[in-house]
Amino acid sequence: MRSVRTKSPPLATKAVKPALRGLTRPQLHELHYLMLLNRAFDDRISALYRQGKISGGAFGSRGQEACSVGSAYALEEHDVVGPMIRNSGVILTRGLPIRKFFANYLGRATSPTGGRDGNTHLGDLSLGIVAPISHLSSLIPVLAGVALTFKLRGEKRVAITWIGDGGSSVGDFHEGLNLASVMKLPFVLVLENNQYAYSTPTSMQCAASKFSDKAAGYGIRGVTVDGNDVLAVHHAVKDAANRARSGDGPTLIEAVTMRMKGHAEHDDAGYVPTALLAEWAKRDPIERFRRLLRSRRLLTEEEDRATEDRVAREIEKAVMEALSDPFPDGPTALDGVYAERSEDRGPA
Ligand SMILES: Cc1ncc(C[n+]2csc(CCOP(=O)(O)OP(=O)(O)O)c2C)c(N)n1
Ligand SMILES: [Mg+2]
Repeated sequence: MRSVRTKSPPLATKAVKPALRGLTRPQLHELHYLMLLNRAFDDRISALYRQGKISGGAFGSRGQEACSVGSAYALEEHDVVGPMIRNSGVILTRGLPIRKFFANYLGRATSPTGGRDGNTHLGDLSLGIVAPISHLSSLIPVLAGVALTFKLRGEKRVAITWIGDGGSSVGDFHEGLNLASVMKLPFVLVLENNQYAYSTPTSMQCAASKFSDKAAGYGIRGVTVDGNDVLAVHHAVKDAANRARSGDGPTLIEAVTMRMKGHAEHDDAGYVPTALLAEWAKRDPIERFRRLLRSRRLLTEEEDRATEDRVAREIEKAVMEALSDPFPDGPTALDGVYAERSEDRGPA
């Protein structure tokens, strides 16, 4: 497996002491970089969509970067992730080249789907990424199945996926989580409660006071964390993954956050009260983390500016390269779409 973007300093470097909640200064800087990258990537996707360059939908995760980056950064390289539409930060943290991610949205032959998607439904098993499934919550049984494999093989690996508040009302949520619970699988489910499922507010979605209360119905741990606090998310997922690895079964983590844009680029989210958005804007995960690091003297103004510049450079380079990548050839359109018949495959 290729290396994920999360590069913990080697254990031998005793000089690098944890600076904040078990993370070293370089790791904290990497979290900051990854959240900025997540936002810049989404913003560029939005711009490309408005320029008519993306034929599929364009989903963003503005305001939810801490959920994706904090959780993916807590994993080991050999763990397996199943991201959903708000998790471009997970895909970037796992280390998919930015150019390939743009190429996927742009329908280019160089992308993981070979130009068949035009969206975010890409996987790359060499990075431990299972492709998103559009049907809400269907990734839960799939990733529970991955966790079952790990358990049967006696491997200390974890499978994790993400679900929205709305997706938690769908049948596969129950079936997948129930299976993972009764079999005590090494599975983590992060439920991003971003206050809306398309135009449906959470008050019309769930009668329990917290989404994490659903865990009790499966006899597993349920925790609620501040989804706009990247360190809180990181800590919760690290803890859940450690427990899963040591045989304690799944955890349901509710990350409370806010979807700061519409469901996708076509939705102006006119149904969301502006006062609510203004309230959540004050809790922006990137600004909060930046303020925290600056107040603890863990990030200088120069380092901050250099990170912003690095992200801008990387995004620009990646998008320009992806735009120059070729579209797939027509005759290859069905390649990989259907399973090959065994007689077409030749001798094994
Ligand atoms: C089973 C199913 N029903 C409906 C849809 C259409 N749909 C896609 S996203 C979405 C809203 C999802 O809301 P939530 O789960 O809260 O996630 P969020 O978009 O807020 O991240 C809906 C209804 C779908 N993809 N799958
Ligand atoms: Mg939602």
